[in-house]
Amino acid sequence: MSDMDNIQLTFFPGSPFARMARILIMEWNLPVTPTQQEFPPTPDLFRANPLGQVPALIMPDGTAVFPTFLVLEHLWEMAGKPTDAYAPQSQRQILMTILQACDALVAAKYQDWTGLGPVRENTIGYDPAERHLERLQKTLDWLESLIPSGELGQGITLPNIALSSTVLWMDVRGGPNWRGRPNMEAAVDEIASRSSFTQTAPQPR
Ligand SMILES: N[C@@H](CCC(=O)N[C@@H](CS)C(=O)NCC(=O)O)C(=O)O
Repeated sequence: MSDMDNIQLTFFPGSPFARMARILIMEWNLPVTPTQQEFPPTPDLFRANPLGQVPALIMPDGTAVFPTFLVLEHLWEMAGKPTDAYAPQSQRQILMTILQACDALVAAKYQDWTGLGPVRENTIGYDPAERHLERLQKTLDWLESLIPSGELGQGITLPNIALSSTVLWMDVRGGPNWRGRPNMEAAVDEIASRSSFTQTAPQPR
C-alpha cells in the first residue's frame, strides 16, 4: 500500500467518505493516487488506519492521515488553502457534524443490510438505527437553515462536498428522502453534474 514517491488515497467505490476526498483530488488536480481496496475489508486495511476504514491518505514516508475530517483538511492544505473552499474558524463544526451524520447514515444502513434485528429485550429504550436516521434528518434540517446565510459557502467547498456526497449516497443506496429542502437541493444540484461527481458516483447495491 506504500509507494515512496506518491501520496495514495485508500477508497472503496461505494464509500461516501472516500468520495468526498476523490472529488477534491479531481477538482484541485492534486498529486494523489486513489487506490481501490477490497470490500468486504481485509485485515490489511488496519495497517493504514487502526479503525480499518477508508479513506486514509498514505504519505510517501508511510505515515497515514485519517479519519475523513483530517483527510479533507489535508487536501485543502495541499491545494494552497483556498479561502473560498473552507474557513476552519467558522466551518469546522459544520464539516464535522456533516461527517458524523454520514457516520449515522452508514451505521443505520449497515445494520439493515446485515439483516440485524433484536436478539433480546431492548434495555436502552430506543432503536439505535432509528435514532441514527433521526439525527441525520435533524442535521439536514439544521444545515438547510444555515445555507441561506452562506455558512456552507458556494460551489466547491468542503461542507458542500461532504453534504452532497452524503445525500447523493442516500439517493443511490436507499437512504431516507432528503429532498424537499429547497436550499439544499439548489446547493447540491449546482455541483452534482460536475465530472468529479459523475466519475465517482457509487453504484446501487
Ligand atoms: N468516521 C469515519 C467513517 C469512514 C467509514 O465509515 N468508512 C467505511 C466506508 S463508507 C468503511 O471503511 N467501512 C469498513 C469498516 O467500517 O469496516 C471517517 O470519518 O473516516
